[in-house]
Amino acid sequence: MPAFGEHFLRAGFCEVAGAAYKPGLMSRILITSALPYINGVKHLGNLAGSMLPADVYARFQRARGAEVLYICATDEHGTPAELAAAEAGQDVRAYCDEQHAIQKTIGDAFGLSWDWFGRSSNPPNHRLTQHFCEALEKNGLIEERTDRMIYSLDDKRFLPDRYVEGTCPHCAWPKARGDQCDNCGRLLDPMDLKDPYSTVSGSRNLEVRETRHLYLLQSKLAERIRAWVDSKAEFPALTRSIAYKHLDEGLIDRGITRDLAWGIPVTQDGAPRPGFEEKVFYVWFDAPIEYIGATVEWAEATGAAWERWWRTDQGAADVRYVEFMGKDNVAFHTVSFPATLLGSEEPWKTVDVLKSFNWLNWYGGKFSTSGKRGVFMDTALELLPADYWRWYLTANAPESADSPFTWEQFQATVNSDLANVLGNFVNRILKFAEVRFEGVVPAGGTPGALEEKLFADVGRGIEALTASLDAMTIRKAAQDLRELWVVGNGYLTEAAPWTAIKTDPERAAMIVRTGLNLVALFSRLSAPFIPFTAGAIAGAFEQCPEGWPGADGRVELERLPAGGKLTVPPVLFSKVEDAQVAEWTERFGGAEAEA
Ligand code: B3M
Ligand code: ZN
Repeated sequence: MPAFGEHFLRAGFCEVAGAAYKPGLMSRILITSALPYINGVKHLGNLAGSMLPADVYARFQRARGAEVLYICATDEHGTPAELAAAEAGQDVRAYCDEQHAIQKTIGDAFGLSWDWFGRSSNPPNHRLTQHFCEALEKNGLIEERTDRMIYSLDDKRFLPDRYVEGTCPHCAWPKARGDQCDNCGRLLDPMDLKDPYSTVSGSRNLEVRETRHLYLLQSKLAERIRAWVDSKAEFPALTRSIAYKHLDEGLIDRGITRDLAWGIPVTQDGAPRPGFEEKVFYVWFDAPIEYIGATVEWAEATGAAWERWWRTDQGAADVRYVEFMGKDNVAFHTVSFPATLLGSEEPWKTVDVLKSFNWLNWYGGKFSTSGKRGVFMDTALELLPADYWRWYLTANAPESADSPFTWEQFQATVNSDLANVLGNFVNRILKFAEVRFEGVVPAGGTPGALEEKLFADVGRGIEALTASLDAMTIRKAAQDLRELWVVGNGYLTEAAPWTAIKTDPERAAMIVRTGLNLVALFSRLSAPFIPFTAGAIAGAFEQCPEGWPGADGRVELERLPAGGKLTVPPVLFSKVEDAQVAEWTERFGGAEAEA
């Protein structure tokens, strides 16, 4: 497995001497990706719809010179954590410690360049969550109510959220969870389920009992939240449609506490809230608050100030805040979390762009953590290095519709884009320069008509790619990048330095220099998508320009100083063989799952 530069994991691009770098309109960018649940390693669908595109965007904006803070964390509370710990036969805290470390290691191995990967169970989130509840209560937005909840006589406990499953009252899906139906996406209350059963024991010996809970009065905030969504001109269509669907259905008051042991204790005036000693906050109340909590963790660890990212009275008004997530999380981020922030009547920064994704499907169904369907992040890295996956998953990002994962499509994408187009190009020109120009960037020669056309094409290409990344249209951005690789290949084939060298060595030198400049440029442009490979390519040059290029093709293709030494890196990408496809299909049950 190629061992690419460790240092590139975090892809710190330094400024290019003399390069005119153009910052984006907003130069401080807060990025969050939906917080992966703690209940096991995430599958490629999770990666494709939140963490990976967030990382691509973060790397792009950093390269451009923006001050980026990319925050993620494990979402550790609630019934999924308790159920997974029970299944693993572990104490829930020990389970979370272990799983957090695992997810952090795998994220790093995938090149996810989090500035901080926090934990929703850490103290800052406890403090903030309790604070928000108290602030909301002062503003008359919290009410204590007597609830009727499902109680399992066999399990001797209440069954909140995922502890109960049954038939969805809206779409009749038989395995709807107490909190949400995975089939129609609707948020549910366990009491809505038809034919409920306990997920602890399978028991249907259930009854309804009374219990006290805190309710967040979202109904009182409905107009505020609608106006807030209306004001978010940059929300993409998918996000808007989900937000309005929920607003149009009418906001209901939501219980924000649960009869569970693991979670954030409920307080009143800083002390345990009477009658709530055995209860904790609902995981979906505290999870989004952890975006702030994780920023506080980061600030505490680094000595930085978190307030300038989150408090509009302390500098955060200048921050551009972008969230990435799958479509099932959008309602929580366009209704519930804004209800918390706006209802506090405190100057919190709210999201500017909420980039949401459809599903990456696994052979006619869904990837599923609980069902162990599909390829998971740890296994993926046992098969191939991170960049193969990163490229495939961005080039096929489930953006405008659900996208299928198939091994055949994976193979075709890797082989054509990475091995044939990019890998070959880089290897071909570097090898030639090594053999015919003593491994240095050759001087001499003047660009001609072919190069003028190349400069123009490359300039347009950079402009298109930059615009796509700025707009977070990830799939289009990958296409734009591929287009540039194709342009480079086309140029080299047409310019044919291997022929020119026989008759016109000056011209051959200029072509090779231009080709090497293309290689260096591809390293910079590809870094957000395939950072490990970009690092390996950059390492081929004694001095590789860094940072995000401007849109002047001529300038960008004349950056490499003549005389600089080169080394040919090991083959960048190997092709995915038919035998591997057959083996993986067999091993992961792709074709079988389809049937
Ligand atoms: N953990 C759900 C999920 O993993 C949830 C996201 C929380 S974002 C604050 O899909
Ligand atoms: Zn349903």
